[in-house]
Amino acid sequence: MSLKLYGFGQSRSFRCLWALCEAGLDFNYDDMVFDKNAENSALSENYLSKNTQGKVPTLEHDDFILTESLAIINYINNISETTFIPTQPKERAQYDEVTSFIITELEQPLWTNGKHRFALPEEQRVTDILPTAEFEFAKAVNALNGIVNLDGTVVGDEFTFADIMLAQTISWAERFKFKIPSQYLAYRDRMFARDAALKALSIVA
Ligand SMILES: N[C@@H](CCC(=O)N[C@@H](CS)C(=O)NCC(=O)O)C(=O)O
Repeated sequence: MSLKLYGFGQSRSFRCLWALCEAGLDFNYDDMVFDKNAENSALSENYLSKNTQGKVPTLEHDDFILTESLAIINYINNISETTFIPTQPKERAQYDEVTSFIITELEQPLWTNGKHRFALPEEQRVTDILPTAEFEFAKAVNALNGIVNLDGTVVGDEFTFADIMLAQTISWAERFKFKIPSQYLAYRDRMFARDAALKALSIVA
């Protein structure tokens, strides 16, 4: 079996890299760049045939191609010998709740910030939106306080891939200089101290 992840540093692809390390699967990793003329360009015809938006992450498992970080980590769980997603209905529903909240509420203000600072074509950027993104992130952080336990793991009593989703998103917020309550940073530090996280960090260093 051949497994390859295309990513970029600690962007959302890092969730998948970390999940692959947790699962202990053999894989290759390609760090992509967003410059059209570079060798590993996410805008090359070859890469665009795998990921039509020229974004990361993309996972290639033999001839099966998958995009979207959450779908990829869930797939990694399904091909792994260890289980990183709860199987009991209520805990599984909480996993879906937390991960859905992260991709639809918590990370969107971060991506709004990134899009309007550097990712969109310059003529599409509206920098006036940046304070609104900060407001929305703070609101999402407060709402999340009500559904997760930051002293342990966010769903149930064991580490799950929801912890990867949350810890990476908090780290992303820190890199983008958003205000983050200290308990979230302490939680992120604890998750990033896991062996698999350290291994993933060494790959993108
Ligand atoms: N919803 C997608 C988002 C993918 C995405 O936007 N990735 C960013 C990096 S975090 C990217 O490739 N940006 C390049 C661009 O927008 O051109 C996921 O979670 O995988």
